[in-house]
Amino acid sequence: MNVKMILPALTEAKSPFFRPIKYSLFPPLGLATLAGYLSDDDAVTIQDEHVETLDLNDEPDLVVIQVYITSAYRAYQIADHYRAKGAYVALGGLHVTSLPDEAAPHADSIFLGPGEDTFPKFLSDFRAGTPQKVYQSQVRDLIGMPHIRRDLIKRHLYLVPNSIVVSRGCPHVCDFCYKEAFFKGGKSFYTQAVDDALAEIERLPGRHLYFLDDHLFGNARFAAALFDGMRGMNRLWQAAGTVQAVLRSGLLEKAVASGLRSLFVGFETLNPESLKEQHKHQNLNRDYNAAIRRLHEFGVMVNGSFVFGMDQDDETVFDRTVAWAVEQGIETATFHILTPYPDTALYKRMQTENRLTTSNWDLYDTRHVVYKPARISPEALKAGYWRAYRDFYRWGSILQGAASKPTLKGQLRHIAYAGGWKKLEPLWDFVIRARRVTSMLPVLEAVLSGGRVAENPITQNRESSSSILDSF
Ligand code: B12
Ligand code: SF4
Repeated sequence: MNVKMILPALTEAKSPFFRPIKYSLFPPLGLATLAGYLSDDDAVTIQDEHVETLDLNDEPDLVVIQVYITSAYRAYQIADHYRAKGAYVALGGLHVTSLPDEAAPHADSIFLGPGEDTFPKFLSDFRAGTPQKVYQSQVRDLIGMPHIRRDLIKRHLYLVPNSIVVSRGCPHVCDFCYKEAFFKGGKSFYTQAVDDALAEIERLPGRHLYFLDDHLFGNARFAAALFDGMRGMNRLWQAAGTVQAVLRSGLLEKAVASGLRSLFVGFETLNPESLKEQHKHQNLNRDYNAAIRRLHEFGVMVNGSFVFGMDQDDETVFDRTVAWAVEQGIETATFHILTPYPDTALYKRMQTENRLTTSNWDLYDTRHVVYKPARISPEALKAGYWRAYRDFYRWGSILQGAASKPTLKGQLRHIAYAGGWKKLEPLWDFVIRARRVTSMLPVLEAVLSGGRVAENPITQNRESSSSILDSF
C-alpha cells in the first residue's frame, strides 16, 4: 500500500518573505511515530510543509494528516484534494480531537486522542476493508510500541533532528492547556518504560537532544531513572519543566549530571490571582526567583514562558513582566497572548461569558487576540505583547540580563545566546532558504558546550548550556 503522511503548515511558515527558524526546528515526530505501525511492505513518505513543498500530484492509497489548530484550514484543503482523487484520508491530532464534527466532513476516518492504540486498529480494519468513521483512543500505554520511523525524517531540513518524547501529557490540569481536551477518555499522563526510552536515545546520532515532553520531570521516579541511565551517554539536552520540579531537591541535580543545559519553564504570570484563575496551582506559592537562581547555579539556561491577557492583567503587566525577567537574568523568553483552544476549560468559560470574538483558527496562534480581555483593550494587549518581545530582546536588556551573571564567561554566554536567537533572524532566514539548517547543528552544539560553570561543584568541569532553540 502507498501511504502518504502530511504535516500541513500554517501560512507564516511558508512565507516567501521571511522564514522564522522555529518552523525548521523539529521534525514531525507524531507522524514518524504512527509510521512505525505500518508494515514493511508499505511504501511510505512523510512530507512536512513547514520545510518542503508538498507534492500533491501523487496517487497514494492512504493519506494520513496531522491537524493542529493553526494549520486546520490547510489540512482540510489537502484532505479534500486527496479525497477528490480517490485516496482514503485519515485525519487526527489535537484539533480533530477538539472539534471532530468540524473535521469529519473532510475525512474518511477521524482519530480522537493519541494514535498508539487507534492507528494500528484502523490499519487492520482498513486492510480488511472495514474501516470505521471514528476512532477514539482508549488504551493509554507506550509499552512495546514500535520504533519511531526516523528513517523517514529528512534530517538535513531541521536544526534539531533529534527531538524525542518519552512520555505523553502532564500530571497537572491548567485551564488554558490543550491537554485535558486531547487526553479525555483515558489517562492523561503516562511514560515509556525507562529502558525503552534509553534505547531510543541510544539510537539517536550526535550529542544534542531536545525532549518535547510537556513535563519531563512529571513522574519523579521515571525521570530519576531516566537521568541516571543517561549519565555517561555524553549528551547535551534541553527540555521543559515546572517551577515546582526545579525546586524539588535531587531531580534537577540528576538532570544536570546527565546533560541538561537549558530548560523551558512555564512561569505564565507573576500574579498569584491569575494562577488561581487558570487553576495553575502547582505554581502557587513557589519562589520563582529561587527556581531561576537554582537553574543558573547549575549552569542551566532558562527560557521563561509567559502568558498575557488573563483577567487580572491590565496595561502594566507587560513592563512588569519584562523588567522582572531581565532582572532575573532569564536568557530567553517566550510570550503568548492568552488563547482559548476549543474544548479547553478556558474556552468553555469564554464561550459561556460570550467573550470569544472570532473562530478563525488561523488567528489562534497566540499572537492574536481572539477574545474580549477583562481589563485591557484587545489593541493594547496586542501592542503590549509585541512591545514585551522588543523590550526583552533590546541590547540594553540583554546586557542588563548578562550583568546578573557572576562570571565574565557567563555574561558572554548570555549575550551570545539571547543575541543569537533574536538578533540573527536574517541569518536564520538565509540558512533555511539555502536548505542548510542542519549545517548549523555543530554551531549549536558548540554553543551548548561553550562555557564551564566553576561556581557549582556539581557542574564543575561540565559544559554549561546555551541554546537558541527553546524560544519556540
Ligand atoms: C514541537 C511542537 C511544535 C513545533 C513543531 C511541531 C511538529 N513538528 O510537530 C513548532 C515549533 C513548529 C510548533 C509551533 C507551534 N505550535 Co506547537 N507544539 C509542539 C509540541 C511541544 C510537541 C509536539 C510533539 O511532537 N508531540 C509529540 C508527538 C508524539 O505527539 P503528536 O504530535 O501530538 O502526535 C500524536 C497524536 O496527536 C496523534 N496524531 C496526530 N496526528 C494524527 C493523525 C492520525 C491519522 C492519527 C491516527 C493520529 C494522529 O498520534 C500521535 C502519536 O500519539 C506541542 C505540545 C505537545 N505536547 O504536543 C506543541 C503544540 C502542539 N503547539 C501548539 C501551538 C499553539 C503552536 C503554535 C501556534 C505556537 C506559536 N505561538 O507559534 C505554532 C504553530 C504550529 C503550526 N505549524 O501550526 C499547541 C497546539 C494547540 C492546538 N490545539 O492545536 C501545542 C499543543 C502546545 C500547547 N500546549 O498549547 N510547535
Ligand atoms: S503544567 Fe503545562 S503541560 Fe501541564 S497542564 Fe499545565 S500548561 Fe499544560
